[in-house]
Amino acid sequence: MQDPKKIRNIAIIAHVDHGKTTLVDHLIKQAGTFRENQAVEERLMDSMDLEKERGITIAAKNASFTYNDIKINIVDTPGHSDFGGEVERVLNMVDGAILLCDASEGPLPQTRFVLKKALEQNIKVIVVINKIDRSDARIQDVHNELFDLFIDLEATEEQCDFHTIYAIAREGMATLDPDVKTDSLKVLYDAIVNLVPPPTIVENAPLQLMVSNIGYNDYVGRLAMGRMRAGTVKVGDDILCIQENAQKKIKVSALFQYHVNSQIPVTEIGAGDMAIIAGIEDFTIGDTITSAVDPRPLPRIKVDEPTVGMVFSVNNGPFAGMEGKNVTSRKILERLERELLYNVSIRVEKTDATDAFKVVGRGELQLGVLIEQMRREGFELLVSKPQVVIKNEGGRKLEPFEHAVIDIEDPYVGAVTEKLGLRKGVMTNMVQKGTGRTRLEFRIPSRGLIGYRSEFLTDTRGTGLLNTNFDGWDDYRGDIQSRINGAMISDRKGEANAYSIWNKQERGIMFVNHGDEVYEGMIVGEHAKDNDLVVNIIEAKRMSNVRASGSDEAIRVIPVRPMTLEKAMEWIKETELIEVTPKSIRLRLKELDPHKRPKPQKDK
Ligand SMILES: Nc1nc2c(ncn2[C@@H]2O[C@H](COP(=O)(O)OP(=O)(O)OP(=O)(O)O)[C@@H](O)[C@H]2O)c(=O)[nH]1
Ligand SMILES: [Mg+2]
Repeated sequence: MQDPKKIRNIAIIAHVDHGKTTLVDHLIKQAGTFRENQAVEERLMDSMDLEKERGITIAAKNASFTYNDIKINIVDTPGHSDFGGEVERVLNMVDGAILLCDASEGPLPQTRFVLKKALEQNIKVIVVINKIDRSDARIQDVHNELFDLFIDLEATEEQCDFHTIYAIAREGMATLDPDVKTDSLKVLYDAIVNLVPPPTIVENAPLQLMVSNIGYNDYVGRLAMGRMRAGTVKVGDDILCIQENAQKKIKVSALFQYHVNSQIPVTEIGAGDMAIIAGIEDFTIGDTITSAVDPRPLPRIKVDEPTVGMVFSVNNGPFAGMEGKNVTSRKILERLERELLYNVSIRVEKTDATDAFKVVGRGELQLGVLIEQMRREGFELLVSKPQVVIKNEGGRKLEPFEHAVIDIEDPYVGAVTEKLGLRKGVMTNMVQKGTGRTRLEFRIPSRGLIGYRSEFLTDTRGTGLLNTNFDGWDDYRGDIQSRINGAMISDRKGEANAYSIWNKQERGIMFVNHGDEVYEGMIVGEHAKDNDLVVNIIEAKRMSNVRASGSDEAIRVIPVRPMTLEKAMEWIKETELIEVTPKSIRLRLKELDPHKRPKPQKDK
């Protein structure tokens, strides 16, 4: 068993993309955990398929390595605000946190969120200013901005006196003086070992652990992970799992600990260390695992409430069941219930319909990731436009707000400010950086940001940065106009034809290609005007006896705008749905039957 004085439990926290996973790679490598020459993949901890593809961390993950006789358990966390729930629950496992900050971008909304959570838990924070190799690095300014952030978050005097390290995570280099390069992360290891206290444990007390993460192993089933607050646990022990409204006695069937990022079986784990326990099948995050003879429940963790919901329902379109294998409402509900076991920041609510469920989460990215995972597992479903949660409190109608930090080139300030104003955003700060870029801060209803990101990128020619973070609930701000354009709707079932697509393309932007299967009520494009337009998209070129001049044979179809899940989620209106299958993303009207929907204009 590990001597608790020789353990350090830390998390690595930051805004998205500031370099957390890259730094963890090098911390693990330089600790000598791998054999010389052993090929180690980049961003080792981003092990999920979707994480590799998108280059972002979605789920918090543990790793462990030894430095100078000290065992360091580290948790890599996601930086995107939609996955903030992961950070909140991880922080109760650790005694210290590395707060990473990009040397050019400086502290951003999620830096504030994670630092606030760390200060609340009163854990030791070590500041690492990363990417000091960037040509636009503003090292001293960023240091000052971080200091201001600590003050602003009402950190204690001791907390404000933070230790700062400068790093190039990508090169595995850390230094105390940004002007002096080193060839290792030594100063960072030393800071972890010397500044982060060993885990506080209750001596001679019975077993106590809070489930902070959940895993799965093909041989032993579901795994409960967490930090041992007190006591020891051995394979074969009878223990108690205290849940929200029940408690269950179980036998520990296997125990594991992290070695680098893999789990190795052990027979016993002591206080202060990270434990992975098998044998309990039915549990969720926040449950306490404790002694069966002398049980000591821990207070449940609270995470910020989810703010954005989408309705997931059974695919009832004409192509239902053609591309996916999991299509029934029972399968969908089972899958959502499984998600709840892992995901503390998601909620599932029943709706009036038996085949539709409302899934509420932290944001569009989080919900999008869940939908994408389901499609890869063979699901077919319909999803609605993301909508914010509205609360009623003491007679007041409340909606969620975001703190948005925007970094754009000076000429776009006018356009962006105007758009956000229409979306009920209020500017709270504006700093002209003198580098040709301006930083704007807004407080804006979350509702106003739904569907805004792609517009923002277009308005800033792809050079703008937009970061947002939940900023509490406030009075409902009234109507916000959503998409202005109408949709082009297919009037029949069949195969889209190049001739028809070509024929319609001057009326708007087409979403379907030649050969795509379409059906009545399916959306095939965006109308340039504000009304919906019913079109025949399958008609082939009419043959005539007279051969026309050569020019009309070469039909020139402008490239269509293919609908990805993300684009579709931004684009749709309340009266429309996204049809998600393992192979396709289609847009459709809720009401496919033309006799049952308000009469739109017929294409002539
Ligand atoms: N220039 C420079 N780039 C770096 C440095 N460290 C990391 N990067 C790059 O920054 C990008 C993001 O790195 P990640 O390690 O995935 O960032 P992260 O904080 O884990 O991101 P999330 O988990 O999604 O929040 C990658 O392209 C890295 O190669 C550095 O020191 N200098
Ligand atoms: Mg990461």
